[in-house]
Amino acid sequence: MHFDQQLKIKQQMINARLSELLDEAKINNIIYEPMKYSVDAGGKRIRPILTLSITEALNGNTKDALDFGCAIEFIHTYSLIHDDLPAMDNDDYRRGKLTNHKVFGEAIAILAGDALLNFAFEVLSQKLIESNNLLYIKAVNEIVKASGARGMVAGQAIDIISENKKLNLEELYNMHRLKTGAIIEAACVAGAYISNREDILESIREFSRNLGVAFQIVDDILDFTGDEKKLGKSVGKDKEANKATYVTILGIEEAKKRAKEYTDRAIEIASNIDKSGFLSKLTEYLLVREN
Ligand code: GRG
Repeated sequence: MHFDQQLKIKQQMINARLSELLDEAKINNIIYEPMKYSVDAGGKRIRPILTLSITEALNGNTKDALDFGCAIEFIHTYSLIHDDLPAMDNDDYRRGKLTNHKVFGEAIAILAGDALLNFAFEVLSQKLIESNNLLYIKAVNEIVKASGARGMVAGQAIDIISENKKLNLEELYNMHRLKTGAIIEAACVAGAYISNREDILESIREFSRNLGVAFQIVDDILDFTGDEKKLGKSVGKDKEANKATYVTILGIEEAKKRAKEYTDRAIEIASNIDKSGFLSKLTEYLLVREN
């Protein structure tokens, strides 16, 4: 099967399970609607695809991987809702649709984000109850750390206080490693834990770190050169906010070169993890993506 088709099938599977999990919980409509609005707004579903495809490659339980991946996508969606708020990036569009606070108001958007974060841990703790497996507990621990004060929240705080400051390449790398890298790493590592493959944890981490940096460099390039229609959000925001990015520090050509280098390294590792080739093609797709 062609990669595009494989990707679409995975995205459809994830979308169906995200809806199922939200619907089964029978959440009060007042908060269900804004939660569902942002979850349904689309997105590439990269993080759950990583958990799922790594688990598939390692012959783990893909049904459990799907739920772990969906929980990570709920966390990711919460972070986007909060990131778009006037107090943070103040964005009107996300994934081609009005941002959550533009539709439901700021207070409800904050609560929808909070609710999605908590719902993710409801889904994850349910998996722990069902499995009674120490490795699943380790996977949840990794996800908690990656989304909180030792991961994404810390990265976001550094990003906010760094506006108008001249970060050097190392500082930028360290900020993104927390802000976007940690959760990508957790999505990959969860796949290894679910598959009972602690023995290859280090190579999974190395793969995800290289992929995470390439992903962020491409994100910065797209903010510089991307098409608003294809991206589904406004471009040039980094420049407007006077933010240091891989493009402002390295220049566009060098940024492209580095994205390719990190991608090549990630593919080298991916080809040893996943013999089907899907993980390598996914890594390549993230380099050439237009959104
Ligand atoms: C509010 C705690 C808190 C954190 C926000 C992730 C994040 C931190 C902000 C998002 C802003 C941003 C543009 C980050 C750069 C990389 C990134 C996470 C892009 C969006 O992820 P994609 O490309 O989005 O996977 P889709 O829409 O495909 O899910």
